Amino acid sequence: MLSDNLTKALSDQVNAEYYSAYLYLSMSAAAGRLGLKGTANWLFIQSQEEIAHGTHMYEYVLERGATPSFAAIEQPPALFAGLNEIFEMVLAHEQKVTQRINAIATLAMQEFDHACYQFMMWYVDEQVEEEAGVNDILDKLRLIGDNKGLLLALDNELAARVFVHPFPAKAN
Ligand code: OFO
Repeated sequence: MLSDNLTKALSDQVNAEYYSAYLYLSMSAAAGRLGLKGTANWLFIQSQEEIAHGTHMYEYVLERGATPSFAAIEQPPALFAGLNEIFEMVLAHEQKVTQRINAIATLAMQEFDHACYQFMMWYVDEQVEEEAGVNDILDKLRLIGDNKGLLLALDNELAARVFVHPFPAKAN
């Protein structure tokens, strides 16, 4: 069974993943209002991924015989200065999430909970991808500068993102 400390850490992370979903949903709405439908799509799908992460962790706590705890989800910001600010905030947020994920993996290691450590390794890899993906978008935004045509091209690229469930249902 999962220890009380790991149950608390994973429950807090479920909450943090749902907050991430809220944050990206709020950003998606803001991007849509700016007329950037592709960016709104990218952020909406990001939000769906966060829900999948939170639900996956919740199910894992149950699978390990523990009971998750729940707290209020923090209110996300609603006003953003523009696209650059949105993606700078996404990167800063994901960097914080990476620290949280690493801290849970460290705790699992300290408790010699190899199963939980292994479970967290998926998220360690995921965070590398998350940060790289956002850095890629920020690099493009820097190159684009004030060029509206190039911004719309990037928006079109972001429109192509589709939701792929990271944890497809297991066959019974
Ligand atoms: Fe759940 O990966 Fe982003 O926060």
